[in-house]
Amino acid sequence: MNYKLIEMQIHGDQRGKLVSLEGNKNIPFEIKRVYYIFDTLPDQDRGMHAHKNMEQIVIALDGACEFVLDDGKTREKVLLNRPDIGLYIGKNMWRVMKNFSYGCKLMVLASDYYNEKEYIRNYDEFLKSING
Ligand code: T46
Repeated sequence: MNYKLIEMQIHGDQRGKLVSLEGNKNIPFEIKRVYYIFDTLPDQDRGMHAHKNMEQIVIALDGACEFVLDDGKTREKVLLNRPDIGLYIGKNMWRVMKNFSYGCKLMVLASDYYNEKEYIRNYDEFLKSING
């Protein structure tokens, strides 16, 4: 499975907490794009696609959601609910995001610019692409 959880260092004191994200340091690629997702709803799933080459790190800045990750052979569920944990998702991983808490805010760092042609949004096509 081409994913992992990365624990970020927290710089905390009596004023609060701070986490720093640096490309090719604690983020394992050069960051070319940042986007964020908010105003989600518990009964509205997102994702349902894979990326041919894109790598991403997803951080739940506030609230929680589940990622169901699938490499075509195995399916695993990951709960994201800490702002100091990054979910790294490599290429060729089908993802479904579900069970969003109200007010969940996700920040995503991506290794490349947005390109719709780089998405696989059909599960059968995904299986075909990974099986050669
Ligand atoms: C992913 C998960 C975690 C843009 O115009 N630019 C962008 O950078 C992005 C990410 C999306 N869009 C447009 C494309 C769609 O018209 O925004 C709309 C919603 O995108 P999408 O349906 O792909 O959103 P999610 O939440 O299903 O998936 C997103 C990312 O697209 C995807 O790469 O891994 O978040």
